[in-house]
Amino acid sequence: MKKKVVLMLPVYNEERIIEDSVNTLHEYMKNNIIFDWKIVIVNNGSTDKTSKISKNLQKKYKNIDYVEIEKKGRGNALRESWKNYDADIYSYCDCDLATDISQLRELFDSIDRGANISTGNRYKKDSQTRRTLTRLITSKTYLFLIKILFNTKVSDFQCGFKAIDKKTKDDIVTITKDNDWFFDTELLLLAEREGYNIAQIPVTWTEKRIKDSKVRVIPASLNNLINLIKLKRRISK
Ligand SMILES: Nc1nc2c(ncn2[C@@H]2O[C@H](COP(=O)(O)OP(=O)(O)O)[C@@H](O)[C@H]2O)c(=O)[nH]1
Ligand SMILES: [Mg+2]
Repeated sequence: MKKKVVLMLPVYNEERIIEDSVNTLHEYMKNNIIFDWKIVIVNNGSTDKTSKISKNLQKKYKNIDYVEIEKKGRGNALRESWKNYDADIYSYCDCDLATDISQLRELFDSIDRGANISTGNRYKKDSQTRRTLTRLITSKTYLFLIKILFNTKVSDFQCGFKAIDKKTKDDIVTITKDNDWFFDTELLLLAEREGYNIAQIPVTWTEKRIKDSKVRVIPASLNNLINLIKLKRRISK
């Protein structure tokens, strides 16, 4: 039997891009993915036309689902929506398609070959990354702090491009606590600590719609910092 893949697309007020992104993703998956796949748009509380557009996309394509999660936050949306699907490979990708989706196939294949988690990495030798200086500095400082606090081989945590096998998801996602942006980091650090193996996939990454980003960099960075310290204490116990 073919393996099943679910790809979550977390969205919040994405009326401007969601339709194009879903069409692009659908076309890619149809032509490149041999698994039994499904794309799930996961919305919480968008106040624009995201919900309406998503429902139309769901009607248009049989492999597209739409779910609404009440409580806000990207981490919570991913954790909760994964619970509703039975699959062999669970994954997600940011809706602005900042990560070149041509690497999605490798993201799934690496799990099929035995990795427990695969994650896009913007800083590998073969990666290409175009981003603003502010975001680059924030990202590198964050990495530097992680390296001081944790013994880790991972060198990019926050890339919204990840896949995880069923067992690892059942073991690790259930012990993650963050509901927002720290979820990505928490997932990787906890899995690595439990001995799961993590494949880092070089990606081409282009920062999209900088002004429209849903991340407020300063509060999110402070929050990540507090969360890193909390996680360190939690793990040390
Ligand atoms: N479900 C859900 N998705 C969210 C939420 N906040 C942001 N997102 C989505 O998370 C993804 C990443 O956001 P983005 O603004 O591209 O982050 P950036 O690339 O780091 O600037 C996008 O697909 C957003 O629509 C939220 O509260 N809930
Ligand atoms: Mg983005």
